[in-house]
Amino acid sequence: MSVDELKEKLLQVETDAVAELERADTTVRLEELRLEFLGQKGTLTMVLRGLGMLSKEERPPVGELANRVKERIASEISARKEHFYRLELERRLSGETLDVTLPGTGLALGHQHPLTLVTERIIEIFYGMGFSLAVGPEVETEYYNFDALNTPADHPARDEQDTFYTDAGSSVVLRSQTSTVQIRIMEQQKPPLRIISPGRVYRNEEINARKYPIFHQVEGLLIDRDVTLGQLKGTLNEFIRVFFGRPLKTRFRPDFFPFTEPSAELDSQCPFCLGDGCRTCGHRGWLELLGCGMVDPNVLKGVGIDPDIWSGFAFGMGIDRLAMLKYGVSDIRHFWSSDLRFLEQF
Ligand code: 2NL
Repeated sequence: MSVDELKEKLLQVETDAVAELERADTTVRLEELRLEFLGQKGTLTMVLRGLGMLSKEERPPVGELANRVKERIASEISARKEHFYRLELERRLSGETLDVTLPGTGLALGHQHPLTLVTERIIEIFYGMGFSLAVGPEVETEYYNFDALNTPADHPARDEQDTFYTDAGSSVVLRSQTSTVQIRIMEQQKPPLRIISPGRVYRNEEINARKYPIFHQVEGLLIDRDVTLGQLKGTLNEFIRVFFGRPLKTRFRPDFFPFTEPSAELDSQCPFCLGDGCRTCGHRGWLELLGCGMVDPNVLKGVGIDPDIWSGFAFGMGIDRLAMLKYGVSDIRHFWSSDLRFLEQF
C-alpha cells in the first residue's frame, strides 16, 4: 500500500470508529468497539502493520496520523463513557428523591437503670442537706461488717445462713450493709462528719417478689456535738418529702440494731393511698421505709471517737424497695430481668 492509500485507510478507520461509537448505547458495546478498533487484533493495528512496507522516509507522516487517529478514538471512547456515567447518575438522582424535611430514623439511646436513677436521686437529696458521698469495697472483713458495728459473735446475722462467706479467708465476707464504709471513714476522718454510702450489699436469702440476695442500700451517718433524735427525724422527714414529692406523715417505732441506741423503724404514710389503705401498704395505711437510730457509743469508741464529746445518728434504707415504691414495681426480680419492656419505661 502507498502512503496515500494508508492515510486514506487510517482516516476511514477514524470515520468508522467515530460513527460506531456515536451509535454505541452501552458501556459493554463501548468495550467491544475499543477492542475492535484499538485491540491487538483491531483494525487500527492491522493498518499499522502496513507501515512496515513503507520506506524509512515515508513512515513518519503515516505514523503521526496513526497516532492522531488512535488518540481521537481513545478520547471519543472516554467521552462516551463519561456520557454514560452522567446518564446513569441522572437516572439515579431522579429516582432516589431525598426529603430532607422528613424526621430522621434516630439513634436508639439506652436508659439509665431505675436503681441508678433512684440512687442518684437519693444522693442528690442528701447533698442538699450537706452530706457527702462515701464508697468502699463490697468484699469485706467480718471486722468491718460486724465487729466494728457492735455485733456480737453469736448474732444471727453472722450465720452462714444469712451472710455470704468467701474462700478468700475465714473472715472475708460479702458486705451485708454499707455501714462498713462509714466505719472506714470514721477511722480516717475526724468529726464532725456527714456522709451517705450507697452501694450493693449481699444477704443469703431465698428469692421472692420482695427479696433478692443482691440488693442496694444507702446508709447515712452524721457525727457532731449534741446530736438529737429530733434532728434525725427532721432529716428523714425532709428526705421523704423531697423523694416522694410531697410531705408524708411519718412515725417512729422502737426497734433494735446492735449499732444504734435507741433504734427505730421509720414508717411513712403510704404514698399511694395517703393512709386510706391499699394493696401496696397491705391496707395498713403505713409503709416501713427504713431503720435508724443514735449511733451506739461502743461503735464510736471502736473507731477512736470520744462518745463523751461526740454523738451521732445513722440510718439505712433499701434502694430497691424505695425504687419499687417510687415507680410502682411489684416484683424486685424485674430489676434483674434485663427485659427492655421493663427498662424502657424509665
Ligand atoms: C437496717 C437499717 C441501719 C445504721 C443502719 C449505722 C452505721 C454506723 C453506725 C450506726 Cl457506722 N449505725 N447504720 C443504723 C441504723 C439502721 O440500717 O434496717 N439495718 C439492718
